[in-house]
Amino acid sequence: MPITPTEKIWMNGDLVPWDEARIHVLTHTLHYGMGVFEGIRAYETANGPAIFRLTDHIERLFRSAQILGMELPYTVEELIQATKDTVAATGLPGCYIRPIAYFGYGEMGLNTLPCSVDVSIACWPWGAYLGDDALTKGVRMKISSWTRHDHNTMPPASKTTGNYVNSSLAKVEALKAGYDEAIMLNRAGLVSECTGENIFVARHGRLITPALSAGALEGITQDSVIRIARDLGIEVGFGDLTRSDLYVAEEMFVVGTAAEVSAVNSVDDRTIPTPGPMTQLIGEEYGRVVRGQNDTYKDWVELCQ
Ligand code: PPE
Repeated sequence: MPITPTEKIWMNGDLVPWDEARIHVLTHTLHYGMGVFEGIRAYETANGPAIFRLTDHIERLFRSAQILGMELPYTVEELIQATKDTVAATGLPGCYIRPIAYFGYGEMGLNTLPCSVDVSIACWPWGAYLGDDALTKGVRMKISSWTRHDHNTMPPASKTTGNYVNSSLAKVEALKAGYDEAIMLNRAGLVSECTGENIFVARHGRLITPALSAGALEGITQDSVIRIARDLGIEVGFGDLTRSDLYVAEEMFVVGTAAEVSAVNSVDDRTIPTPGPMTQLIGEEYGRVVRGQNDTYKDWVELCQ
């Protein structure tokens, strides 16, 4: 998906013109993958652009950094304000937001201890991640031949840039085989998540989603969907899922900031009823919640000013 440039990018405290947001080719993180990032969306609301669960995303960025032993040179409050300033500077009613913290230029070698930590925040318009009709028609999934990285290799709890080697290998494999997205199994053979989304599977009328222990990111959309589903009277919880659970699912959907709520219509060519009734109910409600159209969740809708 080509990037549409916007006015400004926040870099280490300053809003700089888009084309001037450059780094040196010997930037540490480019070589070793020790960076942490976030994916956030701002939505158009009746009161201007609102950033969905901004505080939770920035707090997760700090937890990701903590896991890597990376000390961010800002406070949570400073990066919340910087994100709001960046979105406001674009003038867009809604956008995708990408904060990233990385070890900068000046040191080489695997020791990150002497490295500087740089932070930037960019935003641009980004449409439906898995297609415009992903909620109604669903996407085709393939179980990846790549195993999800493990807690003692690349901690999945940290949204680390280098972790996405695993996701990209799986994504490209799935696309080349004619599918839309891949599902990753962990070393125990249980479902963890997709390349950029958490997964929900309906079995016996109940929704199940794998937890962090299965190798999934602690998704903020996953957390939102659990609360929304429960408020709608749908039974949902964390649990183990096998490959067979996927093949006989009553319905299935994947969730993430970029993908929002997207239905799954098949896994390895086994058809899944689409759109499932719970999927549709939750997907439509999520669309209202992020736009500030349901007051129950107004604390999640953080206005830029
Ligand atoms: N798992 C992974 C591996 C993941 O990357 C994401 C977000 C999620 C789950 C869902 O997390 P959350 O956004 O908090 O609900 N993926 C981001 C990046 C996608 C990309 O292509 O880049 C996103 O959705 O912004």
